[in-house]
Formats: sequence, C-alpha cells, structure tokens
Amino acid sequence: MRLARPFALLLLLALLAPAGAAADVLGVFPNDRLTRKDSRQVTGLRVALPLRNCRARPSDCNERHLVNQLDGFDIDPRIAIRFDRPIDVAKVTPSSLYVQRVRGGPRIGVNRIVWSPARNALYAQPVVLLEESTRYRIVVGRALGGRRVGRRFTTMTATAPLRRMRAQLDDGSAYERAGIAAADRGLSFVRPGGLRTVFAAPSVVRITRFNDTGAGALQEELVPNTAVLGAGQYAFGSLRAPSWLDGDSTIAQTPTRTGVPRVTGRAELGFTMIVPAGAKPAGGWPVAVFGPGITRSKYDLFLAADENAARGIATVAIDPVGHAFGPRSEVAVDTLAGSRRFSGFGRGRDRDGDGKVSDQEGVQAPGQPHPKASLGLRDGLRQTALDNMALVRAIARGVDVDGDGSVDLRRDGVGYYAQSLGGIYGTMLMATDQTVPFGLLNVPGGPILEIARLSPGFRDQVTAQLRDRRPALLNGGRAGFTESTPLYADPPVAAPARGAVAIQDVGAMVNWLNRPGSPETFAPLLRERPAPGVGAKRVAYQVALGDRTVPNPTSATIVRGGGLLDVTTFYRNDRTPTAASDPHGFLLDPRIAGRNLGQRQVVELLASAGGSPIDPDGGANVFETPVTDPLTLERLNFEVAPARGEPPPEAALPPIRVSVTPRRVRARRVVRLRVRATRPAADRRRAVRRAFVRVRGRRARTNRRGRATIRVRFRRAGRARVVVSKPKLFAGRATVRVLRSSR
Ligand SMILES: [Ca+2]
Ligand SMILES: [Ca+2]
Ligand SMILES: [Ca+2]
Repeated sequence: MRLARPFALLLLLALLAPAGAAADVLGVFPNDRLTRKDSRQVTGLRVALPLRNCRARPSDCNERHLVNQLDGFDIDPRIAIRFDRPIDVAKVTPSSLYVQRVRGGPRIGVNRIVWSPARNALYAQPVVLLEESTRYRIVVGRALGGRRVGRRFTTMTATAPLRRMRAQLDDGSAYERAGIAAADRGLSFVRPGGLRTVFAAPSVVRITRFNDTGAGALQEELVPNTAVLGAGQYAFGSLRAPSWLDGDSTIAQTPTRTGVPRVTGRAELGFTMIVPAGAKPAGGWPVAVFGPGITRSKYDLFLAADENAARGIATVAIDPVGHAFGPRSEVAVDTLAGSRRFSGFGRGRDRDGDGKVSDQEGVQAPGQPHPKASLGLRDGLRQTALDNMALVRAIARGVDVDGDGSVDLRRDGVGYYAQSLGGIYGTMLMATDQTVPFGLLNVPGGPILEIARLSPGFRDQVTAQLRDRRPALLNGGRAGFTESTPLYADPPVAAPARGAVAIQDVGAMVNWLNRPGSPETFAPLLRERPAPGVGAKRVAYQVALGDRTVPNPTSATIVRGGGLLDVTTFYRNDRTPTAASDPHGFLLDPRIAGRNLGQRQVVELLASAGGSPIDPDGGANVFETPVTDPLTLERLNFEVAPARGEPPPEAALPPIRVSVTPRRVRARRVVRLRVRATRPAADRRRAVRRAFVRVRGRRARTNRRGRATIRVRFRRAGRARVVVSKPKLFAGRATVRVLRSSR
C-alpha cells in the first residue's frame, strides 16, 4: 500500500525531527574520558583533568593538579551535565537522570539539584554514597536530553591508603622506618630524670596546664576534673608513633595498588590515663580510648569519664595532630605531698609564622593560596587515626602503670569513644582497625567543608579560603559569600546566586580531594561492607538536634552512609531547660542538660563491650534511641540570622538568534546555507562573531559580521537543525526544511 504523499511526509517528519525544543547534552562529568591508563592504581586509571588558565586561575589549577593524582572520581560526585539550552528541572526524575553500576545494579537517582541558567548546566549528586573503585555510568534520558546519553566513570580508591598505613603498623615496617625500636613501642610513664608520672587519684588536688601559645610566658589553665568516682590513679606519659605527615601536614599520594605510603618520621605523643581503684581483674582492666575534639586536648579525658572508673574501665586519651599548644607546654599535678611539673607534649607548631601557636595549629594543610590548601584536614585526621592505632598497639604490648612488674591493662578488646572531631577520625579508626571492636561516636559529621560552611562559628574560615584563592570567589552574603547549595532533602535550586556555582565548583573539588580522610567514606565499612580482615563493628552514634558546631545534615551524611540509623541516638536539647545553648558539647559540658545521661549511654556501651545502645532516659523524649524521624537529621534545626548583601540570582545567558537562508532546500543536492547570528544589545541586535555553526556534522565559524556560509548536502527529507553556539551565550537554533529530492 502506498501512503498519500502528505501523510508520508508527516510520518517522515515525525521520525526524523528532534522532539520539539529538547536540549542537547554537550558534556557529562564525571567521565572516564578525563582519565589516563595507569596500571599502578587499583582502578587501572588516573584522573587527567586538563590544566587550563593556570596563570589566571592558579587555585583551580592547584586543585586539578591534586585530583590528577587520584585513581578515580568522587564517591559522592557532583554530576555536571551541560546542555545547549535551558531544561525544565522538574523533568529530573529517577528515570531521566540516574547512576548505575556498569556491572548492573539498581538505578540510583539524584538530589541536591542545581540548575545554572548562566551555564545551561545541571548539577546533582547521587542519593546514596557510591562504592569506591567501581565503574558506574551516568544516564541522561530522553526526557532531559532529547536523546539518551550514557557516560562511564570510575570512583576513586578512598579507604585503602589508610588501611595500608595501618598494615604498616601491624607488620612493624612503619616503626622500623620511623626508627622506633621494638622496646620503645609501648607506653612510658617515666620522664627524663626518673620521675614516674602516676598519681594516686584521691591525693590529687589540682591539675594545671601551662600552654605554650608562642613566644612569651606559658598560659596557665585549670584542668576541670569530674572523673573522681572510683578513680585509682591519674597517669601521664608518652608513646612514640610513626608519622606519615610532610611538613605541610599532608600525606603524599602514592599509587593505590603498588604504592607504599612513606613514613616521614616519628612523634612523641603525650597521653592522659585514668585507672580504676580496687583489685584489677585477671588480665587487667578493660580499656577505652577517648578521642577529643577540635581545639580540645587529652585533658578533656577528665571531663569525659565520670563513671568509667567506677564501672571498672580504664580510660586513656592522646591529642590530635597540632593540638595541646606548642612543644614547651607543661602540666602540673598538685598532690597532698607536693607539686610535680612535666612536659605536656604539645603538638602545636607555629606554622603560619605569626609568632603564636593556636589550639589547633598544624592539624591542617596551610591555607590559600598554598598549592595544597584544599587538602584541609584530610591528612591531619588520617594521622590522628593512625596515632590512636599506635596507642591501641602500645596497650597490646602490656602496660604496667604502677611499675610493679605486672600488667595492669587488658591487652585486647579496647573500646573507643569520642567527641566531635574525635568521632570524625574515630569513624575512620573504627572502620580500619581490626583491633578495636566497638565504640561510641558523639556528634561527628562530614565532610569537613560542609561542617565549616554550615556552622555559624566556622563559616568565616571558609570565607578566608574563598577570599585568599586566586582569583577570589567571595560574592557577598552571609559571612561574605553565598553558595546556594541545597541540602540533601532540599528541593532543586533553579536560581542560584551570582557567583554561587563557582563556589560550588570549589566545594566539589575540595570534598573529592578530602574523601580519603573523611568519615562518611569510612562509614559503610563499619557494618555494611567491612574491609578485608577488619570485620563488622559494634558502634553507636550520638547526634544533638540543632548542633551549631557540627550541623545535623553533616551527621546525617555519616548515618546514611553507614546505615547507622538503628544505633543513632538523637539528643533533643530543645526539650530541656538548656534549649538556648548550642548542644554540641553536651557529652562533656556540665552546663548542658543532657551531659550525664549522655555519658551514661557511653559507659553502658563500654561496659557491655558494644552491646545495643540503651535509651538513656527510657520512655522520656529528651533522648530518642533510635531517631524518631530520620528526616529531622537532614535539617539544620537552628535559626540562621537573615543574610545581608546577598548577590542577585545569576542571569541567564543572552540568547543567540539564528537566521538561515534558504529556509527550504532539496535533499541530495549540495546547497549553500547562509547563516547569520545576532544577539540582543542595548538598542539593536549585534553580530555574534567567532561563533560555532553546526549543521549535519558540518562546522563553520561566523565572521566579523556574524555570518557564515556552509555547503552541505542533506541525504533525506525532513528537518535539519542549524545550531550556533559560543561560550557565555545561550546557543541558538534555526530549522531548515529539507524537501524530497525532485528526480
Ligand atoms: Ca601561628
Ligand atoms: Ca602493675
Ligand atoms: Ca528516650
């Protein structure tokens, strides 16, 4: 049967013509096309982003140089899809845009969606954390891109480097390289001169720190001590631990398959210890390691162990890298018999050369515009996790606290608990150290940059980094910048502030770079996918509603990443008389209502060697064990003051208007299409010069008058699209009708 000619033409048009004004996909990121083969890596690849505009944009190039050492893309990648024209963000659905393992698996939708009108680009992140060292594809469906586009990418190897460094502790090679003889790998309680720094707890009337804050006199600070119940001895001392840090507090990236992380030296770490009173059990007292938070120190142990000793648990803590002030720091213990003063083993150093040592100086890479600034806290956190592993291994060697020749602490089954930053490096420690079977992590979050930008107290540190970048990226608004970044449960952002997407670009790079030393990366290893030889852990988490220091959405990242909801307790400070205060410090701070019950949950978990977390207030609702409404975790839950000076929304790109003559041509003939491209100007249309013109695979560039001529032959009847594009302009199109050849 022959169709009537007009009908046949319509059918042809329907088959050949692109659907209406659907946008074309111009580029997809991440993308394995931006890698090189590298057999030294677990993934067989190494990232190879182009280094462009390095003179004008050195900070961007510094970051690219660092990611180009990694063996794959971020496990929480910020997907970027460039289109040639606007799309309807409402059309982003689990079927129009998703990520899927190349080997098969569920389709993973996206959230945290941003549409940039100025770039015609869509940004989004997968709803779940991807697995490391794994090939995925991003699929853009027809509903979004006019045609289906799939692009492969490979995720980075994120946890292996820390696990490899732990293995260097286990096989002794790290100690050998650090020059720490086997006999010197335990805990030391004796200071030079023979002073044994172990004190009978009831005889201690005061503990005082003398902080080395730089040049000048030491600064005196009383150490509050609430750990008196059942305490037998307060002990102080040191241990030697290998260090992988370079002078700028970063760890050199080595190939993930064949590389051996390089030990750069050793550190002498001070510790504090509380030993229970009474007769020790056979094999010694069970031990819990406490991990202090940022700007805090090992002296927080005396605020974090109210009930431990009374329950027969010895407690010990060391400082994070860069903490407890400078090397001249000391501690004095006043007893009924007199006062003893000895080194406090401060780990801070005057790294910025201002003559002062801050309470955390040296834990992170130098700030912008230093080439490694974007590594931030990554390696200070990894090193601190390794220091705590060295502490656990020192305990395993047998600890004789009182020097009577018998071991006083149990060698194995060490538990861990921690606050804030301690919960951050603690999550990394728990996920990688097979010798620590259980722990409780209080108020951690990640990634660090997300904590910093969302926390009113830390936000100005992000401001400083954006200000000191080259070029600077401050665009006005709260603390000087506006990032328009949606939280996990937020609706899409379709009108980001001017300059916000450039800040998001930096955020995505920094988070990617930091992932090997970030807690959410390690959270899946705790229970869902234990690392080889490590095993699943018995863990619990505490989160405080409305935490202004480590905001709730950053804790949610860990809880979601590790599937930890059933072991997470939500402390509802809003339901207590201390509702007005930041609940972040609730585990230690005697001024916050939830403190004692928070510590009760800790001690019950430690005493049961990782049993299910108790609900500290039972049926009452100040402690939710587990979290009643998980969605609450995804919100800030505190009031944010209105921002001032926020920039206007970014403007859409000026559109190119395309005119083509002739508008109708015959198929199978060479035709000359004359194209003209203009854009709106103040009072008239202006020519668009040097624009790219594409039609049916043929290309040309417009001249000074915005004109181009293309010779092209259309094979079949239908409609042909002429596309004119130029950076920073919205691409324009015109359609040419191709009639059947007249034979
Ligand atoms: Ca300094
Ligand atoms: Ca002993
Ligand atoms: Ca309760």
